[in-house]
Amino acid sequence: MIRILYSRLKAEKLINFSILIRGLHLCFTQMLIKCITTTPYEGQKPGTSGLRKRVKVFQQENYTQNFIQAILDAMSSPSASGATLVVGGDGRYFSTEAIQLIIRIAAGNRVGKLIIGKNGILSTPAASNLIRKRKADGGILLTASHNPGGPDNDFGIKFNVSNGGPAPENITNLIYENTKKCDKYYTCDMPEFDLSKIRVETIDGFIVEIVDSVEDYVQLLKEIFDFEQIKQFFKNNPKFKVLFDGLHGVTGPYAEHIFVDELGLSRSSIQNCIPLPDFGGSHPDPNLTYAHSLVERVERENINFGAASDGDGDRNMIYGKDAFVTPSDSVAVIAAHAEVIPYFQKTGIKGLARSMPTSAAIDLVAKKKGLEVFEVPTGWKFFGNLMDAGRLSICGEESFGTGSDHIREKDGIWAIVAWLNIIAVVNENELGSGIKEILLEHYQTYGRNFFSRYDYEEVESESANKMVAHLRHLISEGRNDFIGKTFDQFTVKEADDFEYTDPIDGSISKNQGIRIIFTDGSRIVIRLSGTGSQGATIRLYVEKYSQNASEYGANTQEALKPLIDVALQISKLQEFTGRDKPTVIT
Ligand code: VG1
Ligand code: CO
Repeated sequence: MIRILYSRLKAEKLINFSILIRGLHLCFTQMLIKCITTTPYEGQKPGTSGLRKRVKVFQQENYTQNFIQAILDAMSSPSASGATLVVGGDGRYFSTEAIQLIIRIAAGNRVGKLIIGKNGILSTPAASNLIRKRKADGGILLTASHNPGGPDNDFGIKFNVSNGGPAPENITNLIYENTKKCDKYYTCDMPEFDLSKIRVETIDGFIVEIVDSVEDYVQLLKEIFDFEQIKQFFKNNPKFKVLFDGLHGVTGPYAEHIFVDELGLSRSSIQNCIPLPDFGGSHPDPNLTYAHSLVERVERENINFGAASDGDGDRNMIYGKDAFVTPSDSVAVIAAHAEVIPYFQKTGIKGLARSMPTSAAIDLVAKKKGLEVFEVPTGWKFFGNLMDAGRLSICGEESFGTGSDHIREKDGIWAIVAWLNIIAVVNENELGSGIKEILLEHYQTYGRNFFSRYDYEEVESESANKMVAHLRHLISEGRNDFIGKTFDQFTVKEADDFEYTDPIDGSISKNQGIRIIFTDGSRIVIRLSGTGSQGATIRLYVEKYSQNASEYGANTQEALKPLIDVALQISKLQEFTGRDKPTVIT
């Protein structure tokens, strides 16, 4: 390599010019580092899981560039200079443009190495795994998860740290502070980088490696689960039908590799598995509303095991004939049966956890097994410290997020294969227990936590804030009147705005959701979403516990109706927002 150093830029950095000689080809690769003047944008505040905005917002001049520079500036020990970063995402519209920008800005900031998924594709769990496996210093994930994609919908950028998990609040706050004063960014003149070929390229000391998006992740799952046993179960029970729906998100290629190539299912066992930049025009959100095509087929074709995952592959839904598994139940069932999973046979089960609005079903499993259980705020970032400290093995969120300490993100396909592994073991001798039977047996042992969430999307921010102010008033100034008050059959026992002190680093997170707990143990939680891109989304969560076996088969919405009515009465939601029904019920 011939390097000619020929100038000093006014913007502190050097301009390099290099010529790479490759075999017989002579090619020019220019590393011309430039400092670009920019002006800060307002509102680049990462939410529950990264910065999510409309694509058109990210396409504004320097908007994406500013945010990437703010992320790199937030890195310390090591700083971005010389660091190794993993880059990839769910392949949504604007991803490839964003990756080209990241490559140039990373080079401009003297990042040492980028490890990028082929064609920019990495599911969120696969990215988390890659960060850990390659001991990278972090990762930039391009996804808005379950939010719709396409030119008129959402894009998102998230920063993960070296443990493979979403950056904790102190770092996201720092990123936000950096965006407010971002007046320049460093970039590099470079031709478009070909993301389609697996290879390593070194450009003037800057390394870019394009890796297979699927391979390492599949290997990880094979180490965790008993693939042979699952495969054998399918062979022995050819009538046991499976349907996986990728919702045109990132998991398609992963699912094909795992369910078809490894576990021997037919190709007709997977649907919507071609990733599309706009997810085929729908919400890549695995729930009863948006995964309706899966739900319909499961019911019509008597499919024993249905499952879906979201845009970036970290969420999952488990749905069998006549048996919808709420995410709160799903994580509890997995925890209850975890001993059959080879990974947990090796590591043991260290502790369990859930996000605050998630039902307490998993708490009951922890109690029975004598395990620690943690209640953290909404957002996977809050589980990371507990896992790193060796105190947490399995955890979940009511929002279709389930996972374990094998990585530091929730993991849709992990949860689906965990269920399959459990089913294969439970039915080792003869086929008797499908999803429904496993659920009912769980309720017989632990009782049933009825749970539902109502989402009111794109509510006018001002009215949503007024409603929250009203609730805050009830639990603070109005507290003496509120505690002990009876609404229909429910008497208020306790109410607060959830605050969490991280047991590992002592950091405090305030105002994480209004909780109202009644004397019979039922709960209402109300909080505003931190992932929406337009207006405000109000989330209303209700939970009721029953140990009455005659109720175990009851319909969730019917069982919860009285509690929902009380929630609406206390919050005055309709009065404040004008909404008489939710956008989505899960
Ligand atoms: C939602 C869910 C939360 C989840 C987050 C990210 O956040 O409620 O449980 O961790 O999305 O999931 P919010 O603030 O909108 O309620 V994902 O699959 O978007 O990375
Ligand atoms: Co997601």
